[in-house]
Amino acid sequence: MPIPTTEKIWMDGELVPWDEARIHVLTHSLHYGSGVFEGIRAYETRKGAAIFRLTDHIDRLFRSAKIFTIEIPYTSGQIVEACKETVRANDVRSCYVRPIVYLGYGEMGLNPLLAPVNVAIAVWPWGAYLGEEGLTHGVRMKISSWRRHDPNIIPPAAKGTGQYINSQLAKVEAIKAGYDEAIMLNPQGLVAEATGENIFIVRDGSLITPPLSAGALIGVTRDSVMAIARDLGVDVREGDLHRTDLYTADEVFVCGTAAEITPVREIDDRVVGEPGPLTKKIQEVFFAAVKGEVEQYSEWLEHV
Ligand code: PPE
Repeated sequence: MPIPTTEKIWMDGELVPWDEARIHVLTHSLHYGSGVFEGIRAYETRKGAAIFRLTDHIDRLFRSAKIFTIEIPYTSGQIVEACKETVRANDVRSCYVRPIVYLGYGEMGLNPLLAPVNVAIAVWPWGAYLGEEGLTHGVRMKISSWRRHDPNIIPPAAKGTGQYINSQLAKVEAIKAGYDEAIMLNPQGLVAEATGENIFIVRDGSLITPPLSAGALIGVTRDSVMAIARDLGVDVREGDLHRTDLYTADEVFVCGTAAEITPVREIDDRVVGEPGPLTKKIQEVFFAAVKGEVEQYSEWLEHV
């Protein structure tokens, strides 16, 4: 689906019209995948648009940049403000927010240290990432034949643009085989995450997700799910998972900013079933929290 356009995109401190937000074809990051980015959502609340855990996302953006030795020419406070300004300028209440830090035009060759650093922030309305049907009835997943990055090859702790070619290989394989999404194992064969989501299983009433050391991104939604589940009195832990733990789980779901909380109803043609009670409860609390309907989680909302 083509991106629904909005009015303005923030580029290096200025709001420029959507159609004029252009870059040179010799932009370093286009050639070498040397950017870092974030995916954030703003939701409509009684008090206007609020960006969900904006500061946590921007902190992760700065950590990603640090890993790749990219010096962002703004403070995190300035980027937080710029995200709010972009949402305000576009008069959208509920939208996806995409800040990207990229190495710009001026230098070619692999040494990224000489290239200029540019920052852009775009916002647009983005519906259910894995489909409305997926949100309510669950998606069908395939374990990918492509492995997640080894941390000493490409660090999964960073959200770098280039690392998503790995996700895309897995995504294409899954879609061409007739599934909705792929689950990726790490080089040791343990479950890491999905192409753009973290993964959770429910087993005997406990909620289990792979540790970051298994190659999972340090997901903001993952963290929110763990907090919600703990507050519901559910036993939550990180644990190594084999693919068969997914096949035999009582419930499985994936979560991420774009995917929100999407139940999984089938993995490699093994039926997990319709969304289970804990998945539905966590979905319910999460969707209420992002809309500002749960007092306990009001500090997660950053009003624009
Ligand atoms: N793992 C990966 C690999 C990942 O890309 C995401 C976010 C997550 C886990 C969940 O992280 P968080 O959003 O902090 O809960 N993926 C983003 C990109 C999606 C896209 O297609 O682009 C997102 O959800 O915004």
